Amino acid sequence: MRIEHLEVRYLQIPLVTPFRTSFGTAYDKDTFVVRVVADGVEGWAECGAEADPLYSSEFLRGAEMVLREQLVPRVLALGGDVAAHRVASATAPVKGHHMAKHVLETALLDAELKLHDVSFGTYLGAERDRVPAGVSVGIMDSVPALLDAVDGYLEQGYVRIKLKIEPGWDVEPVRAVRERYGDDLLLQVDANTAYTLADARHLARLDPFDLLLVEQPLPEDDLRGHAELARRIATPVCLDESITSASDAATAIALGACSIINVKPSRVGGYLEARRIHDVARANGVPVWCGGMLECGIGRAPNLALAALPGFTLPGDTSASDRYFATDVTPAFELDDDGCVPVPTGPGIGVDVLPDVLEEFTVSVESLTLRGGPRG
Ligand code: OSB
Ligand code: MG
Repeated sequence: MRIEHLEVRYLQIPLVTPFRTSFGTAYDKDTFVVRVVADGVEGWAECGAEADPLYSSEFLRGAEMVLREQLVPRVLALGGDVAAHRVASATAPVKGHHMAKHVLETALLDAELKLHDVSFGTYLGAERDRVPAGVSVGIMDSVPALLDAVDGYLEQGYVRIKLKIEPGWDVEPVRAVRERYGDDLLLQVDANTAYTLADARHLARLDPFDLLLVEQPLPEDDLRGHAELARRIATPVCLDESITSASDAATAIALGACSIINVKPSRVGGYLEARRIHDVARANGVPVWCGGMLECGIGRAPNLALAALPGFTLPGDTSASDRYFATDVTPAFELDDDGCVPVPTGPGIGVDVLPDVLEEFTVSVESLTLRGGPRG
């Protein structure tokens, strides 16, 4: 493909409800989307980074800078014919910056798949046409407020509840939810690195509640701590932040640092690496599920395709659009009667961007194409 144009478009989309985690509270979805035009076809992708480097070391302005100064020039230097699967090797000399790499590879992949009339699902190897939807529930001011929120989500049909936890908001909300909804509710928790191994005995107090998993209890670089914690608690340990590549996944599994993995394409540098993690985990009998970064429809669509791969045996954080936004920049994804969200079937990411809504939420648009046009 010949790249004709590349741009980043910053969006700010109001969230229907604030989302509080152990690292902060979001009131809006701040992101940028990349639009590429290649061989006359548009490709779109959403950056997984947040405005501030609190979930991971990446952040939006940093990702934009790395794209502009490092990644895009390396991809353009490939010459006139750029294939999406070559983006990772062309940008490999640049350490880290997975979210910046992810958004570039995904936009190009979208354009390429559209040119070939192939969907993300077909390309990645999806085996289902819809995926069960869980929901990630933020930290609340009180247990009654939490129960109200969970009531609403269960009424809508979500099949799995994930509670965000932190020290001071863990055993009590978990007990309240378990007592109210019973043992059949699929329930898990996510700490976003808020504990240390010294909290092992406290975290073991979650054991009686038969959780599906505890996600990322310890700092991302503490694989050894997670392996030790996994020996000390009965709840299965799942890693999110710690897993940035298939190599990390293989290491974590070998160390016994996790028995489940949350796969987020943006965190690992793209869908091709995400699929490799799926493959490594599956070969080791480790279940995976698809996480999220509160994506708008542009990022949600390809996540749903990934979540339809056979190793994704646990419900993901791939909720319906209205869990996040009153209005999305694509047609909304909706829950069906079984609590599933459909996998898009159209070419590429399989959803069209709604130009008027996109405009309404646009903060700025900046070209990534070098002055004088792309090289090659
Ligand atoms: O740790 O999974 C996480 C949102 C932003 C940053 C990190 C995380 C999350 C979520 C929400 O849990 C997942 C979603 O619904 O997109
Ligand atoms: Mg997480």
